Amino acid sequence: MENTAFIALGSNMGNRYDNILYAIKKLTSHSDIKLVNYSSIYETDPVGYEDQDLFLNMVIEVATDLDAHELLDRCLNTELELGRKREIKWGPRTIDLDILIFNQENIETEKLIVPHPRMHERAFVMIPLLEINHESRLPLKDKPLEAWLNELPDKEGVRIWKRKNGEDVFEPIES
Ligand code: PH2
Ligand code: MG
Ligand code: MG
Repeated sequence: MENTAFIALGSNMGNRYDNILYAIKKLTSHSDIKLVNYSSIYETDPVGYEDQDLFLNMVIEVATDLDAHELLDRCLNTELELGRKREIKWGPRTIDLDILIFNQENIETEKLIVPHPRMHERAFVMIPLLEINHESRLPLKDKPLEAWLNELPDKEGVRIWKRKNGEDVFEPIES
C-alpha cells in the first residue's frame, strides 16, 4: 500500500453512528483500502448552514493502492450507497466523506482539491485530525499545529461523543 490518506466523515441524518460505521466498512471492504487509524467520534454544531441537526464527525487514516481520484470515486460511491442526496449546499447529509490529505500531494483538479481547502478553518475536522496525525505528516503551510489549533473558531462546538480509548470504546471494524 503506497499511499496514505486522511478522510473526514460527517453525518447528521438518520442513525448517524450506524452511517459512519457502515461507511468505514464499505470503504475498506476491498483489499486496496486498509484502515490504519481512526479518531474518537465528536458531536458538533453545524457550521455554514446552521439550521440543521448536530453532526457526528471523525477522521480516519487509510493506506491504499488507489490514486487520489480513484479514492475520491470510492468515497462518492459510498456516499451514494448510503443514500446521500445533494440538495442544500452544506445542508443535512446521511454521510459526507472528504479527502483531507493524500500523502504530501497538492492536487487541484475540477473534481478534487487536496489538501482540503477549508479544513484548517474547521474545528470539526482539525480536532479529530490532530488526535491521530502528527505534525510532520501535515502539509500545513508554515505554521505550527498549535497555532492552527489556537486560532480555530468554534472549538466549543466540537464535543467528544465516543472515545477511541478508555471506557465505552467503539470498534469501527470487528476484528
Ligand atoms: N459539513 C459541512 C458543513 N457544515 N458542520 C459540521 N459540524 N460538521 C460537518 O461535517 C459539516 C458542517 C459540509 O461538508
Ligand atoms: Mg464536507
Ligand atoms: Mg464532501
